[in-house]
Amino acid sequence: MKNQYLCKIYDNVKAKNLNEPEFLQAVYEVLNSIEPYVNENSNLEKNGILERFVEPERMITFRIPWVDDQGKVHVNRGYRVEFSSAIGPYKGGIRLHPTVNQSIIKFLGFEQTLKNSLTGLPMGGGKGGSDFDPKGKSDLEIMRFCQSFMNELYRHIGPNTDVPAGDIGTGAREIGYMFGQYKKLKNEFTGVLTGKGLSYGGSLGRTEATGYGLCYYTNKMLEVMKNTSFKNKKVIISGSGNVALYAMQKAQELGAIVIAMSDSNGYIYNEKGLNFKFLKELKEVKRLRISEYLKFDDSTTYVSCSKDIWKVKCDIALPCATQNELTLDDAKILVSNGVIAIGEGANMPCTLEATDYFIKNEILFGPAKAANAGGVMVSGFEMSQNSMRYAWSFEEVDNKLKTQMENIFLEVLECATHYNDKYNFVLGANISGFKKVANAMIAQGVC
Ligand code: NDP
Ligand code: 2IT
Repeated sequence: MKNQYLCKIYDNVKAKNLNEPEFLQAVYEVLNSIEPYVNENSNLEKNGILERFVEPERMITFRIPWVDDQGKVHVNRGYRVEFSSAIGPYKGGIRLHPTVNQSIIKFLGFEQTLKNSLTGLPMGGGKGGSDFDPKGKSDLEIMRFCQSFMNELYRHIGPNTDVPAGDIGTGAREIGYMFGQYKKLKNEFTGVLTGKGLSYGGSLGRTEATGYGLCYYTNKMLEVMKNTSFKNKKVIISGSGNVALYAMQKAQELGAIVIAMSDSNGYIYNEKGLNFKFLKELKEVKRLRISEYLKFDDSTTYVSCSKDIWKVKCDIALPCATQNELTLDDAKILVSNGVIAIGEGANMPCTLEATDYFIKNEILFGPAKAANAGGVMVSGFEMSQNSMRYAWSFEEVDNKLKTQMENIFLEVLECATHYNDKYNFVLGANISGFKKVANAMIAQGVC
C-alpha cells in the first residue's frame, strides 16, 4: 500500500482499534486492494469517504441476562454494529458463539457492507451477536436467551432500519424466538428479521441460499476461467453447519464427490463420497457431533483434528466454518496437492497470507464477500416478498439466486481484468462493492 491517503487511513484505524485484530485484518485487505481505484479518484479524499467508510455509524453493546433450567442467572454480552446505511437499511446476521467479541462483530459488519453492495440489492451493512454458547442448551434455555436478547435489540431495529438474520449459532429456531419476542414488544408483524420459518413470512430457498450460491459462483468461475465444472471433482468442505451442508448438496447435484467435511472437533473422510441425507439428519435434526456419522456409515474415517482437513487431497476446497481457519501452511499443502479452486463460504476463512498465496499461484479464488453473498441475497428477496405480502416459489428464488451469483462473478472478473490483475478476484470484489457505496456516500453529503 503506497497511496498516502490509504496509509493515513489505515494508520488511524490501527491506532484507534489496536485490540481488534480481525477488524484490522478485514480493513487492511480492503484498503490494500482498492488502491488502484483510490489512485484515480481524488474525490474520495476530498469528501472524506474512507474516514467514514471505516468507522461504524453506530455500535451498540448491551447486557443479556437469562435464567437456565436450574434457575441460575447468567449474563452474556450482546452486540449490534450498524456499519453503513449508504445504500439501504442495515442488514446482516447474528452470531451466537463463545468467541464473539467487538472485533469479530466489526469485521463482519464491515465485510457485510461490501457484500451487500455486490448483491445489487438496496441493503446497507450490519452485524450482531453475543458470546452466548448455544451448545448443550435446552430449547427453553435458547428461547429465554433469544427473548432477553430481543428485549434490548428491538428498540434499535425495524424493517426499514436494520434487519438481522442468521449466522453461526443462529438458525431457524433462534430467529423464530427472536421474531416472536419482537412482535410481542412492538405489537407489529413485519419483516424485521430474515431467515424466518415458512409459516410466518420466511422465503423458500433461504435455508439453502448461501451454500447453493457458493456453488453457483464457484461453478461459473470454473467454467469461465478453466472451461470445467464441479463434475467429477473431489471436494472438501470445512464445517457442517448451514452453509457447509447446502454447499455439499449443490456440489453433489453438480456432479462433485464430496470426500471430507468437519466440525470444530474433527473431520470425516470417505474417498467414495459422503451422504447428504445422513449428515443433514445428524446435524440439522439431531444436532450431534460429526464423529457420530460413522454410526450411519462405517466405511468412513474420523480424524479428531479439524484443521487437518486441508491435508486431504482435493480439486476444490470450500472453507465454510469460520474466520482464519485456513492459514498459509494449509494453502501450501492444498496447492502442492493440486487444488484448482477455493470458494470461501465462511466470512474471511483464509488468512491474508493464504489468500495472497492462492492468487500468486493463479488458483481460482472466490472471496467470501462475493462467493457467499447468496445468503444475504435471498434475505433481500425475503424482504421484498414481505413488503409485497407475497411468496415466490422455490424455483423462482433459486433461478434469481443462480443468475445473480453468476452475474457477481462476471462483474468481479470484469473489474479485475480492467485493472490488469485477471486472477485477483479479491481486488475485483472489493472495488466493485466499494464503488457503489462510495458514490452513494458522495451523493448524500457528509452524514
Ligand atoms: P452454523 O452455526 O450453522 O455452522 C458453523 C459450522 O462451523 C459448524 O460446523 C461449526 O462446528 C463450525 N465452526 C464454528 N466456529 C468454529 C470455530 N471457531 N472453529 C472451528 N469450527 C467452527 O453457521 P453457518 O453455517 O451459518 O456459518 C458458517 C460460516 O458462514 C460463518 O463464517 C458465517 O459467518 C458464514 N456465512 C453464513 C451465512 C448464513 O446465511 N448462515 C451467509 C454467509 C456467510 P461446531 O458445531 O463444532 O461448532
Ligand atoms: O454473513 C452473511 O452474509 C450472513 N450471515 C447472512 C446475512 C443476512 O442478512 O442474511
